[in-house]
Amino acid sequence: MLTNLKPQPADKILALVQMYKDDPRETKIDLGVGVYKNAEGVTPVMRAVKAAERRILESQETKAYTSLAGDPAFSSAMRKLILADSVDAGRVAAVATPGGTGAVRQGLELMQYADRASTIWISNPTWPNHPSIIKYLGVPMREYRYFDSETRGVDFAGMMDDLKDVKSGDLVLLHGCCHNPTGANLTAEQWDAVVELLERTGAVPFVDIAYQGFGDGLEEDGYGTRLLASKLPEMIIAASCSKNFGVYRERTGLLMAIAPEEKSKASAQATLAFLNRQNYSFPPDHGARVVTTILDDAELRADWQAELEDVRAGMLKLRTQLADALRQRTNSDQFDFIADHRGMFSRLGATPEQVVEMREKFAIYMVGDSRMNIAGLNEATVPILADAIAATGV
Ligand code: PLP
Ligand code: TYF
Repeated sequence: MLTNLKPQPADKILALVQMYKDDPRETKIDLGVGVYKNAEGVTPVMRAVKAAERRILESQETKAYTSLAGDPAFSSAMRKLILADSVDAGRVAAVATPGGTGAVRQGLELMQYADRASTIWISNPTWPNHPSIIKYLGVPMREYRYFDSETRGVDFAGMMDDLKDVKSGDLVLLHGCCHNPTGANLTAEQWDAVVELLERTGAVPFVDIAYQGFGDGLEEDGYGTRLLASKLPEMIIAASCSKNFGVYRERTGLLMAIAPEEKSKASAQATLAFLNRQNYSFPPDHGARVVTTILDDAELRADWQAELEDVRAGMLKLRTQLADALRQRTNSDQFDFIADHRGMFSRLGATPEQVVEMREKFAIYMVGDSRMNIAGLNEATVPILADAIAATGV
């Protein structure tokens, strides 16, 4: 049996992590995998997470199973964080999942279970795990244009032109904020137009929100997701706590399905619990419990928000510094888009050859499509990167 197996193509982002580790050069700069790092290059455990873990350690009296959907308190706290009061809670089915990836997977399985024929539309480009999981499940998939490689902003005309062809019941995968891998995001007016298109066509939004609080702020980053939830009868939301709570390895995520009314919500809830049971029974609890402890406690929540805000402000500052440094070196404003992008990532717009050149000559590691993790920089490395970009002729 096992002799039938063929080697699988490696995840390019994860392969880059290993290449970076294997590089002996002391000056190397890691702008690869999407993990937040502070100025010292450390991915810290957030203060509120440590405090919540201490509390849980002291007070937890059992490790017995939770429920197939996870702890309802987690779903409720996360629903409020993401959706605020944009939709009646009675319409929202939810299950805890192993990370945002687990939520994406369960959302796709829910879609397949409801209607095998419907197509999911993904942005070109998107996070590589989207098409990978979609193809693995055999869900029909189409792409819509998203990135304008000239301006390095959103190709909104192209996006709307491609989405003209969506059919009623198709799903449209949208990044809630901080688009991965480009860093280019929809404006409020563009979100309004997307809502109008979905309303008109009867297509269903599938929002992947993995960076709430990393872009313009916790509330601001929820704008598009909340708008869709407030206007449309149905919606799928896959949320990750990995980044904004820094609990990557705990595998903490939530899948929400918004139904038109309470009866179909009950069926969606039962189906989501069923799907969890088919795949892994009970979802992981520790990260979810930490997140719930923080969100439900005024003091921990305030401290978490303050630290998250520092993280966000730090990345914005690095963006401005890099854009300024490139303006000086190139005597042009062609890299100003780096300051306009939001979240951890910016797609630089370098060719694959230039990406390799920057890695080989300057020990700068970015993903092959020239996605840079801005959090991999600090004040000292910004000028080094700017020199390398200018020298490579990007
Ligand atoms: N969706 C997007 C767009 C992401 O960038 C990520 C990456 O971390 C995830 C989902 C899911 O992350 P995780 O499964 O680690 O929670
Ligand atoms: O895009 C990223 O870098 C993050 C982390 O298979 C990640 O989303 C990368 C690859 C992967 C899972 C997570």
